[in-house]
Amino acid sequence: MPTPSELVDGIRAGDRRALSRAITLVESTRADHRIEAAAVLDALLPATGGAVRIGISGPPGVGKSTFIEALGVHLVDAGHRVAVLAVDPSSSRTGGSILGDKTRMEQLSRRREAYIRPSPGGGHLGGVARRTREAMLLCEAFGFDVVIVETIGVGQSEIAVADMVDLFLLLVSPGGGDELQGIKRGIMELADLVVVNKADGDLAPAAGRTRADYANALQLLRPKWRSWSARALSCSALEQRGVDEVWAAVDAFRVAVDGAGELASHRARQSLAWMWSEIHDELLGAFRADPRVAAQLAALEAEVRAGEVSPTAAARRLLDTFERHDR
Ligand SMILES: Nc1nc2c(ncn2[C@@H]2O[C@H](COP(=O)(O)OP(=O)(O)O)[C@@H](O)[C@H]2O)c(=O)[nH]1
Ligand SMILES: [Mg+2]
Repeated sequence: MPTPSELVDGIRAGDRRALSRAITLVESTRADHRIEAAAVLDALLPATGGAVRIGISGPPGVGKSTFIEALGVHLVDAGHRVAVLAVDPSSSRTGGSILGDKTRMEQLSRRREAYIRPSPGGGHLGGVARRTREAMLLCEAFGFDVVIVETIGVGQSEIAVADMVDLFLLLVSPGGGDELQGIKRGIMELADLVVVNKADGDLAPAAGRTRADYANALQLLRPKWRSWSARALSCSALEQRGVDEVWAAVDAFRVAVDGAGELASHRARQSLAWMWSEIHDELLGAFRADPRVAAQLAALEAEVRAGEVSPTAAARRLLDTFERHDR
């Protein structure tokens, strides 16, 4: 493994192997690797922040991979440099990441101006999200000006992704009211753009109706930004129609929130939240790794389960043990 400063130099020089190795480093959970990763990230921090950060989510089969490929190729053709990352906490269970089906992005992965990185092998969501954030910064430092983070529409991963990007795009299928009800309100509230995919062939009329349904539904939600109202669009990723309109909306979003100063404050809030989640994870990790805590844990858990000790008292005892040990 190269040293942190070799990785930094490599990334600055545009060496893709250095980028991949640095991402492998940030994906590692080894304590010495974490320290090296922090050094790499710190050195590169001034070179980060220059990309449009886009999160894309939607249920399996909706066409995320097809859409990202169509959008990515469109952007590369327009002179952009595009990195695609994935947050997929399920990938260890299913044995493959959502970007593992690379055949789906065959065209994009052949382009030199594009970089596609599958989700790191599973783990808990917090860990996966942290590694993806760090990979995003590395991609920005490398010079990618568009970073797309893909996630599947399950559980909390949308929230994690929305917390690390500028714009959150929800991809849905044509399908009328039932479909709309299937998307949780909380996920809808995260969306800055809802894009109805598969607006082609027999599905085109339904896609138009679904788009209108979403446009109405979005109006009823609490706005996320002062300077931007969420929009609903439709496209066909397969036929590559409407994808340029989606990008135009992303551009309009950027102009609006950046011009209003909202993007900077949004990113500042995200950075602070990230710091606190690091502290949270590190403290919890240290707590669980503490041998004196571990020695008491099983017995206290059993007593709490049996109703013999209150949860508050049990937590207090464990925390006292931890704090005493710490000093
Ligand atoms: N008709 C139509 N099919 C599409 C479109 N986009 C994707 N598909 C198909 O939908 C299926 C799932 O696509 P995929 O991109 O793998 O979805 P993902 O699971 O969300 O990544 C594939 O068979 C695609 O060919 C589209 O715009 N129109
Ligand atoms: Mg896919």
